[in-house]
Amino acid sequence: FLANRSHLAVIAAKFSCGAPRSGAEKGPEAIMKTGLFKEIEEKAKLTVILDELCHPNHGSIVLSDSDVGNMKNAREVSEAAKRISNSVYQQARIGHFVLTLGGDHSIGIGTVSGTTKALRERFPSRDLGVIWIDAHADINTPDTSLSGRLHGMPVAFVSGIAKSAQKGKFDWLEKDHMINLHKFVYIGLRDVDEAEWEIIERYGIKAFSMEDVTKYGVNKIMDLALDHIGSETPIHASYDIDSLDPEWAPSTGFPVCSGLSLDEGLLIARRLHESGNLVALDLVEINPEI
Ligand code: EXY
Ligand code: MN
Ligand code: MN
Ligand code: MN
Repeated sequence: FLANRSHLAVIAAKFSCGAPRSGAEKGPEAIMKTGLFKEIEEKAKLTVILDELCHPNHGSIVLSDSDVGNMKNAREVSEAAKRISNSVYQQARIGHFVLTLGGDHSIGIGTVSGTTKALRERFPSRDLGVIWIDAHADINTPDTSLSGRLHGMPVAFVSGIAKSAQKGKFDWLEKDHMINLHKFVYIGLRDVDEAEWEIIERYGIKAFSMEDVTKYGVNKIMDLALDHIGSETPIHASYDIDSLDPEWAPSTGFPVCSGLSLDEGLLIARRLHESGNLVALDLVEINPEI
């Protein structure tokens, strides 16, 4: 699915208006400062294309952005997600691997919709597979969310579950941006709202909780996840750093205990790579201020 394997598109989504506190907008810079991409260019002989989204506003409440129904900072999130969606789309449609660094997880509205649109165009008969690695399900709708924070809702937006409630603000999301939930899998869940479990059950979404990971082992869980999605299916992985145990990843807004070990987290990454089908990856909710 990667027509152009010599290029890596890195989108630095410096954005935190989908979360209740600021700091996640500094995640991309913290990762880039490690020199990782220079190393990738040199060792893997990849050309790194950097696209930086420097959103003017950060943080919990943007005063100029009034609530839309139960959605906080809806205008800011919609604008940023639209811009990210288009960037991801432009890169994915020419067969580049797209890595998006967050940022809070509301940017997933942009990344997943962008990949979906590009893949639909290139492979009309295939659905995109999505693996959502997270302590949380991020599938609240504006109606079920208790916080009104959009980083807890991206899956509802890109699957069309939130369609009626998002009217007015996220109208740029079209049919071509929407994923098929039959090819969607969760890994690492352990802090899920009651209304979210109801949605997961109602739509028959495949979900592997931390309990499942402990019971079967992460390798087996990856077998099951990849089987569920099916071979010959391009995969977008959305990796929330809070899927890892706070022992390994404390710098995040919503740490939850009993998470993945670093080895388990790395094994998931390796298995995604070995599938040969990974076309896009998000790494989100890194907050260097915590
Ligand atoms: N389920 C809660 C909500 O919708 O507000 C918490 C979401 C937390 C999202 C974290 C960072 O991934
Ligand atoms: Mn998340
Ligand atoms: Mn979440
Ligand atoms: Mn999370």
